[in-house]
Amino acid sequence: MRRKIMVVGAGKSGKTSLVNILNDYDGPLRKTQDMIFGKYTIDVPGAYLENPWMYKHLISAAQNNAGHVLILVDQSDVTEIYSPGFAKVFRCPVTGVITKADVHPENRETCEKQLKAIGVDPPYFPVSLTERTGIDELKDHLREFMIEKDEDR
Ligand SMILES: Nc1nc2c(ncn2[C@@H]2O[C@H](COP(=O)(O)OP(=O)(O)OP(=O)(O)O)[C@@H](O)[C@H]2O)c(=O)[nH]1
Ligand SMILES: [Mg+2]
Repeated sequence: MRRKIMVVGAGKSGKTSLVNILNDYDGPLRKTQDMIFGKYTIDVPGAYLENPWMYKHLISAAQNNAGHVLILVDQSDVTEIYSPGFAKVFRCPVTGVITKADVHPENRETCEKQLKAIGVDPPYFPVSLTERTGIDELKDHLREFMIEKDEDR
């Protein structure tokens, strides 16, 4: 199977909305309970971050299937959920995404500090799906994982 873009983040941080955009898919948003393999993506439920005993599953899924990991921080809710250095568990490249970049602009700096603390290097990608900003930049950054192949059809 092709390597996919794994998306991790807290519950309600906008993971499913983001994977839907990356997959050009327009589907319903329900709380995501299981890891969902999309065309280009793996949508990881927030529970994998919230329960340390589930980390090993997250890490092995990343090792087996991910070519890139997006670590999300939610600008509308800057509750700390990651442990320091969390990003270093991944062997593939990791990119920081600031979701809901339209909400609470005063939280931007806090989001950037959080990404730094968990071991993600800049540049960070602020994305607003309501204002449709930052999407093209992120898609361009991930373009090597978003190439249509025969196996997708
Ligand atoms: N204002 C704003 N709201 C957003 C944005 N992206 C997602 N949302 C909203 O945030 C809520 C949660 O989005 P989801 O994509 O379901 O988040 P999730 O992380 O997949 O949630 P769980 O699967 O329940 O953990 C929804 O009401 C979305 O419409 C954004 O860029 N701006
Ligand atoms: Mg979801």
